[in-house]
Amino acid sequence: MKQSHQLPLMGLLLFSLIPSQLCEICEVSEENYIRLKPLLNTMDQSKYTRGTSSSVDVLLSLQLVGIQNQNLKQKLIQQMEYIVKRRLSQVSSGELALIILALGACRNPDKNLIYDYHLIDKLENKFQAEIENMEAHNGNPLTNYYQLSLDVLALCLFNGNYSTTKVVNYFTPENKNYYFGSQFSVDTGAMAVLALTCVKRSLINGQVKTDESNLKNISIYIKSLVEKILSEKKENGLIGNTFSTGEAMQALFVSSDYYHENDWNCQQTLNTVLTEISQGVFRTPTAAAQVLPALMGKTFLDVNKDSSCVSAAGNFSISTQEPITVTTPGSQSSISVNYSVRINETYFANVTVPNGSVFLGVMEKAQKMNDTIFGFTMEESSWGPYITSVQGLWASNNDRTYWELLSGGKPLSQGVGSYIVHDGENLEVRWSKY
Ligand code: CBY
Repeated sequence: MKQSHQLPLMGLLLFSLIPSQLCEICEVSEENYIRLKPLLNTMDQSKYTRGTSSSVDVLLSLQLVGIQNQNLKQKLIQQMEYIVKRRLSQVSSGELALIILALGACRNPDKNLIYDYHLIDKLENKFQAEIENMEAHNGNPLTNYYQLSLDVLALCLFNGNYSTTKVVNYFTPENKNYYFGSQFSVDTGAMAVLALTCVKRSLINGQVKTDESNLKNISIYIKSLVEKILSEKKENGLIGNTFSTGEAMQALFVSSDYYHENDWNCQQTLNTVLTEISQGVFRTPTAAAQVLPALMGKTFLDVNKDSSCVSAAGNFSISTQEPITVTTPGSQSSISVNYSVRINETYFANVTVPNGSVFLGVMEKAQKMNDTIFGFTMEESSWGPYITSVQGLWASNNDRTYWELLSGGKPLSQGVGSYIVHDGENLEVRWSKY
């Protein structure tokens, strides 16, 4: 063939390849950045003391969207340094993956921490331990599939070692770990789509070698997970619930080849999230951090693109204005709620707490009333306190047991530290399997 004929052909070939790398992204326009202020204020005004796990989510979010708040970033990076130097062995696999993503984003000097402290090797080990636990405990990882997805994502983006065949074996969409009970976990599915997309891209680019069938299976998995995510879309555009929507958006941005344009109205989802922001729904730093990247058109797959580090939002400063505290009239008054602990039997108490109290306040009051029946323990997570035991009965990842929170028999979508209770409400902590 003559060269002059080859050129247009090459062009055509290139053109037909490009769409598979393109993303459908809808994002908040610059004149609407002001509507994101509450998120930035929440992240800025939180106290990040040693061991605050939300600091990792916040740092990653700020890096991704390219916000130049050096003061806050410096504070957060110091936290990362402390964790990396002092307590890495206590960190779970997914937390370490997030630390790598946060430190590795942008051409920033703290990237060195990743290599100086061999964080990629350590993540490989923690990922391996997750797999070994699955093999020993009936397919249950040490943590969960949200974290395993973060592990694969970080290893993939930072050229760590992982076996593509293992990824194909463990990430089949039918795997029980995508579900809590019969409910598909949108957060988990979304994180898996991001991880699998990264793996798929490195196979296509030839960075990682494998046989054809793995690549084909990964595409099939992504398609099926995207379908499951879209089937959790609500009438108002949220996907799963308020707190999974940002991550679902990220997954849909990178997988637009796998669904039809009409299957998802991104603008509607965006508008609903913006309305919820104005209602103060994303009041915790982790909630704010997890939703922000998607709103600015970013995904976790952008962390190793240098271009994502400075953006139009760079000059979009965080105001030092005081947080708006909502004082409900009569906030000094008391309310009374029904609280119960259910194992096989149900134990009841009527508890009086100040108006505006959170679920945890009710549990503490009940514990004071009767420590044997209502005694409990908790640990800090990036979302706030997580209940680990009640009446000495401990939640276990190996057995897939946990203490479920319910109101009026319905599971809550917030934890004990953030759910505000109402007068006359029937609250329950229930020994459950997921
Ligand atoms: N992050 C993680 O490892 C957590 C992953 C996650 C999928 C997470 C939601 C999503 C996210 N974006 O972080 C997750 N929850 C998991 C895996 C779990 C299980 C934890 C045990 C395990 N195997 O790791 C489990 C037990 C099924 C679970 N979540 C329980 C609960 C309830 C906690 C009750 C308690 N004992 O304190 C609760 C309150 C549900 C209930 N009604 O009982 C719950 N989770 C909620 C509400 C949430 C959301 C928090 C939203 C909020 N505003 O507080 C959540 C975002 C999250 C955190 N869980 Co879980 C999901 C959602 O509603 N969209 C990685 C790590 C590095 O940070």
